[in-house]
Amino acid sequence: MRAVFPGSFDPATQGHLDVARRAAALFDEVVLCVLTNPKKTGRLPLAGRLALLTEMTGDLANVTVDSSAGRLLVDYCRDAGIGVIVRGLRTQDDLAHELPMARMNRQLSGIETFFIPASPEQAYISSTLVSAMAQR
Ligand code: COD
Repeated sequence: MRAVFPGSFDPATQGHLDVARRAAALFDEVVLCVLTNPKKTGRLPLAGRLALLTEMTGDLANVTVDSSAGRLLVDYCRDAGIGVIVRGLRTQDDLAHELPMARMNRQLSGIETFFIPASPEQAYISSTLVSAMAQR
């Protein structure tokens, strides 16, 4: 089965990579899809996010990188023949944020969401923290 791991990846972190690696061991193919909001500039431009993701996942043969803007994730999934959405869970707050989206996506399309709990040693890592450290 093809899976999508969607995110802002602004920038991609070792936490994202851990989830991608674990998903790649479970699904035939995993597409890391950078979803961009045209109204938000973000920290890294789209091309930079894609380049970093491509470099970080270079050793994962069944992982590819893509982007999508301006449409629902489930529409992207339908067009790409993707049957499952992968998301990482770090905290209770993540779960509270993710559950309504997972339910809505299933309601809209039948596509299930597969949650991967963050590895304890990666759980504190976020794009915001990595970005702040990079600017020191
Ligand atoms: N360890 C494990 N997982 C992690 C870590 C870590 N250290 N850091 C981040 N993650 C996980 C996040 O929990 C998330 O699952 C994923 O990695 C991506 O994280 P981010 O921060 O890069 O991206 P998000 O969470 O801001 O996602 C942005 C999206 C636009 C993808 C998201 O908001 C979304 O899916 N929106 C809904 C789009 C849609 O179609 N909506 C309509 C139906 S409700």
